[in-house]
Amino acid sequence: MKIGLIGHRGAGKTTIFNMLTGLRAQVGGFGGKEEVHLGVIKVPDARIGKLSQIYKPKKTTYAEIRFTDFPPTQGEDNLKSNNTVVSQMREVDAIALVIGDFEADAKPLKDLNDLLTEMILADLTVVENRRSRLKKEKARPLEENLLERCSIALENEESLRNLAFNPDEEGLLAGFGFLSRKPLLVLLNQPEGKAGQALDAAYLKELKRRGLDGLALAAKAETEIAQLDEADRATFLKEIGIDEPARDRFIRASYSLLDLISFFTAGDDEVRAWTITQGTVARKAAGKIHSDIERGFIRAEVIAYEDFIVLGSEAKCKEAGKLRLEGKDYVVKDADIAHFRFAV
Ligand SMILES: Nc1nc2c(ncn2[C@@H]2O[C@H](COP(=O)(O)OP(=O)(O)O)[C@@H](O)[C@H]2O)c(=O)[nH]1
Ligand SMILES: [Mg+2]
Repeated sequence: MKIGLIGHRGAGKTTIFNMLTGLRAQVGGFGGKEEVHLGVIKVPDARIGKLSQIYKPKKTTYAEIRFTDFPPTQGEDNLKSNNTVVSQMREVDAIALVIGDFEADAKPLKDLNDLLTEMILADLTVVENRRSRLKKEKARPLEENLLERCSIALENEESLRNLAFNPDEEGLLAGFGFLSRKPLLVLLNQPEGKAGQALDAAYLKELKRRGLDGLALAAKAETEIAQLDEADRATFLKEIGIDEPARDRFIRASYSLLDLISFFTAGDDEVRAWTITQGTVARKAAGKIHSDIERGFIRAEVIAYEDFIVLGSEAKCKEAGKLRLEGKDYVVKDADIAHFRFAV
């Protein structure tokens, strides 16, 4: 999964990037040209740890999230649709929109509206370019009607994520990577004094009104703590009133926002977590591992994680009737331990 950090200059994007990844990319220092920062994290999952203890595999593999910390785009920091940074933004699966709320004169609601509008305008440019090209080509009524609908919404300053599309339309839209259609999580970056506090009710209400989810964090304080030795971390977090590090809250919120779940594969060679969307059927899930397994899918042998932990081994699960044989259309559940049988 790829998540992009987007926001105004000085909002705390790079600070948050460092907090999430444990890297030390340069914060502040806005003199020169800022770079795109890339980082990968393993998604902490205690269940993988437990499976590893039992299977003692050669290799343990956690799910991953890839972060891109985008610089504000050139000029007055506006998103320009032909900008190379914006085209990279179009490739992420979800956007974390960073809003600075730690200075006395912060205007978090204005910043939010400005950023949403910029994304809408960037999308509108793409829609209009495509529409004028289509006028010169042979008629494609489905796409033309679809883009007209998008254009009207965007002209009304409405994000495309608020529109409903049928599967054919989804297919047509997929290639555009519209920013205003990407799942979006607002990260409100608060001062240390507000560390551990939930998102302000009034702000949350404004987000909900726009159909968005948000998370409050105190990035600077949390980044400093995240860079301490593990032993000291919990003490400091407690001192400033934080129960759970923002990194963990962020990961949980992202999974929920994107409707993601994990299934596991487990054996002597490897215990591994795989990320899929809720509602993915067994055959598609198998394709995450290898396209051959999807193509030659025969069946899935599935044990629920909870059953496995209670009974302690695959053999015991089989005895107790807890190993299920499932077909290609079985909807995989969170924490299913799956073996796929296939032939190519
Ligand atoms: N006081 C305070 N300063 C912050 C906070 N977050 C970021 N900063 C500072 O604001 C400046 C810009 O942060 P940076 O992460 O580089 O912003 P970016 O432009 O969005 O990447 C840096 O000097 C940070 O130390 C915060 O929560 N509180
Ligand atoms: Mg930065």
